[in-house]
Amino acid sequence: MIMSFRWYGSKQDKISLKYIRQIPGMKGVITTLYDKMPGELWEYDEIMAMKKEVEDAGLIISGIESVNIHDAIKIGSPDREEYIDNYIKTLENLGKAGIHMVCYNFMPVFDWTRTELARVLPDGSTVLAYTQEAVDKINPENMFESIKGDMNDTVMPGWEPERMAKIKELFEMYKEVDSEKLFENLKYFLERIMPVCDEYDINMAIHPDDPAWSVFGLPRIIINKENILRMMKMVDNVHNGVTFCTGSFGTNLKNDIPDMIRSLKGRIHFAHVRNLKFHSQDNFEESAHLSSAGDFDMYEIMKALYDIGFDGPIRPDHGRMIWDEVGMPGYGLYDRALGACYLQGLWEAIDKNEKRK
Ligand code: CS2
Ligand code: MN
Repeated sequence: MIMSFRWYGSKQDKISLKYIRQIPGMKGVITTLYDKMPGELWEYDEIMAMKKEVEDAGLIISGIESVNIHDAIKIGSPDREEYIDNYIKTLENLGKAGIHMVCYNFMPVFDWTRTELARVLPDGSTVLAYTQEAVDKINPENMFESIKGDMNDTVMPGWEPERMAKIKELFEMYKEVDSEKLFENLKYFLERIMPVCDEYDINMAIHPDDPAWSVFGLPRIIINKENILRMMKMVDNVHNGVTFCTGSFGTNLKNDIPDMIRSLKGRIHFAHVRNLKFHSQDNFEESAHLSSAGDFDMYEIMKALYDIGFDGPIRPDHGRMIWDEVGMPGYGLYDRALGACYLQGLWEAIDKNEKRK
């Protein structure tokens, strides 16, 4: 596995590449061109400039999170062709730049959804949290307003103010799109991009929907074993793969995470590993990474990844805000660094144990 850290670029991220490199075992960053709107073409020179900056700091770009998908592609409107053409060209430019893993998601309107960005835990740390009760009470148009105050003046991925300003329009555009239609549009998109992925060996890695059920009546499809396997079969190409995000699939307690990992052998191209703590099945928070801090068995998760021969980039996912750090919720330095060390500790123990057998 390639231990990696999500980095928002020197314009946006307060955390420097130097700090990231100082985390023990850290090899790469997962990043993106943050000023690109979904559907916009990424030029080769822009990609190379970003790559140079990272490599000059002694790290590699281990993958892109994300090249976002334009709504026209998810909706399946006629103008999708031009956006898919741009996507193909972007993948070609990434491939030429030697970048081989691209994360994306296929969630309508909202990316991930949390109802609190700074729930205070007994130890004084703050975490992102979700309750269905809060979602049920809120008008989706006010969702952004309701959490904005806790964003610490950062722009959180998927919650860009320009997009949120058009929220009513977006809901209108998705009116006719149900789960089957969304599957169909995803298949169409994948079939169009697979040739360029084959040519440049680019692993596409879809991020699951978070939470793993429908919110605000919008369809969500990447939510469980059945659906993700359906997607793998629907376009049966190794370049059609998954970002296995434990904290997203894991929002639904019916999902058996280690079993899902094993069933996706060969198709997991990127891993997001984090733990959740549940107060009830639809009230949970993003705890520290340790098994004992939440409800997941992190050893079993890492063991499953190990057993399927996972060798792609992995990153600690959201961390708590600790030690008075102020920054983007979920994306502080300290707790994610602790998470990275913990995950590497588990991996080392599993590896040594297996090799001694
Ligand atoms: C991430 C998602 O920050 C997060 O919660 O897990 O934003 C994820 O990066 C995107 O959905 C992937 O496209
Ligand atoms: Mn994730």
